[in-house]
Amino acid sequence: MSGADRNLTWHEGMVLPIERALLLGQSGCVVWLTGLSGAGKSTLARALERRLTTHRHLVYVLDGDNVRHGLCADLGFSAEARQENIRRLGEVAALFADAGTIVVVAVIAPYRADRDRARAAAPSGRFFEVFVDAPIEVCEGRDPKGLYRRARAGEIRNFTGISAPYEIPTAPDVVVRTGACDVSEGVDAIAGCLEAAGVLRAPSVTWKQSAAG
Ligand code: ADX
Repeated sequence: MSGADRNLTWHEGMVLPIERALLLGQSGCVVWLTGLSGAGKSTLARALERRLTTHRHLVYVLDGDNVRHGLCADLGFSAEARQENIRRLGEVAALFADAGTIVVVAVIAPYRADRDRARAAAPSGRFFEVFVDAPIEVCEGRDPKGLYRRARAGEIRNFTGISAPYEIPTAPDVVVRTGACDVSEGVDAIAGCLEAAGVLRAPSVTWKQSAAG
């Protein structure tokens, strides 16, 4: 249903995205880390946040495990619940990006269609999909939370990679093979992608405040 159908009006702000970008010296964007549980998404997200913050960027991590304590505390792991989880995260990430922040989302997001919707919600050209690629055997071998063992024992249903699907990204912006490189190399690859896309610097435009402003 459209906004108009529900008697809603979109209110335009008086601040342009480019003003925020000039203020912050960066363009808000979404860095979306997807991959199996135990692939290293949270570790990579934290290290990227650390690196970019040290370089004086405004960065914020939205981590699936954390967000499920609050914003998504009502959601489980059925396909429908995951779809809603990713819809909420995609919308929240888009708001962060609109506010000028580099938002790093670390969630399994196993369904391609859900990830595509998150890309569509983000500012155009400023959604970067990072496939945190580790084979299931590697993730299961790490099993940092003991969840694979419990899933194999039948104690956890719908466990991604065991009893629920993971759809591999077909055209990710970056692939980080966490079994084959260390964390800082993964961060290098993602930061390199952001650098090349131009989001880590202020846009090079001259902007004049109107006489009324
Ligand atoms: S998603 O599929 O909806 O994107 P999300 O990233 O938010 O998942 O949460 C995944 C985390 O929830 C995992 O890292 C793991 O700690 C925990 N978890 C609990 N049950 C499951 C399950 N059935 N499948 C996958 N992860 C689960």
